[in-house]
Amino acid sequence: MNLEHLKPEINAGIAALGSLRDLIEYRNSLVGKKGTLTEMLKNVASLSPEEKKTFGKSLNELRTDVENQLTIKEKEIRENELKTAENRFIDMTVPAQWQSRTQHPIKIVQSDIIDIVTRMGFSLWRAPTISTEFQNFDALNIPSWHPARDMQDTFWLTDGRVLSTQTSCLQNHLIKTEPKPLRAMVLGSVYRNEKIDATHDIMFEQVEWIVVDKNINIGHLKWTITTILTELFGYTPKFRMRPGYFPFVEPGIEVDLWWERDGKGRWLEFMGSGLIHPNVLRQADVDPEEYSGFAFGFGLTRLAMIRYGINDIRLFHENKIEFLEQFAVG
Ligand code: FA5
Repeated sequence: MNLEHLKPEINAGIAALGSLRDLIEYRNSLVGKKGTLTEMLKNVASLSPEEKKTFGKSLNELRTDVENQLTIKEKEIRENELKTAENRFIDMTVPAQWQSRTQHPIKIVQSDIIDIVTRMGFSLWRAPTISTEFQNFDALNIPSWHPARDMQDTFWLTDGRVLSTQTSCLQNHLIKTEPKPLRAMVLGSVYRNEKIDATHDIMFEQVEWIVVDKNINIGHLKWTITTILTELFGYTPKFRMRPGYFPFVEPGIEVDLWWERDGKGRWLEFMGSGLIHPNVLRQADVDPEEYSGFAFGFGLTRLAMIRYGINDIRLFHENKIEFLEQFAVG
């Protein structure tokens, strides 16, 4: 195996990098978990002892060289970004605006949702940043042995609590302590140990609706979803409901939105929903023979992406003025 042909290709790739995001992606593609050089290193074990010596050595040298080049490039990019920021002229004599003309896109969709649900008579709640294992999992019909725990890669604290992985973590508390009929909405930042890409982040905003009353059925769920989507978009978007699995609802329903971009349309997974599982009601000391309920939840981040045609979730946290300035309010 020869590495000579790879070197110029990699060097040109590094030289062409212009942003930190590109650099992180390029680094991952070479020396990340599934990167080209990492994969090649894994294969060294199967070579003959002689090949191992020569090829293994040059591969390690190439890897070190790539890491060094990337470190230098990263420093260069960071310095350039700093210079651009410093050169942006700020006239300190202009009086500060009391109210900004722009708002973060997540904040805008969040205010819209709060406005809609308060008009519908729902109470507003904030999910805790840290949940007990019971609130986040067991109370939601996900005991420790349940495979569904793996669906939400979790950040565990050393004392056994978790960074809340979903706004559903407040269900047990609300169903147990709030008077019935219950109509509540929960907002919160949730955390998952995900590999970050254009549509997945390790921290994102979620929102959840919970209703518990007598004789609640799928019709109530569908009506509420339709009403909220219509209010949010200003028209009733095309959506479909299909079976989905969440241990805390039965039946579980996944809602997809029809999303059109650049003349092409596709179904986009948008929210989880369903009728509250009898076990969840029992865990909260509510008799499932007397009461039933529904819940549904989705990512505010995903809503903002659809509404504003944002194609990369990472833009929300990069704090780039050029991005933020586009979201005028008022
Ligand atoms: C849940 O979190 C359930 N708690 C939703 C639910 C509530 C089901 C009530 C039934 C009843 P899920 O893991 O699919 O389900 O996440 C819900 C939504 O959060 C997704 O549809 C998506 O919009 C968003 N989401 C999930 N993971 C990420 C991520 N890593 N980055 C950004 N958004 C995400």
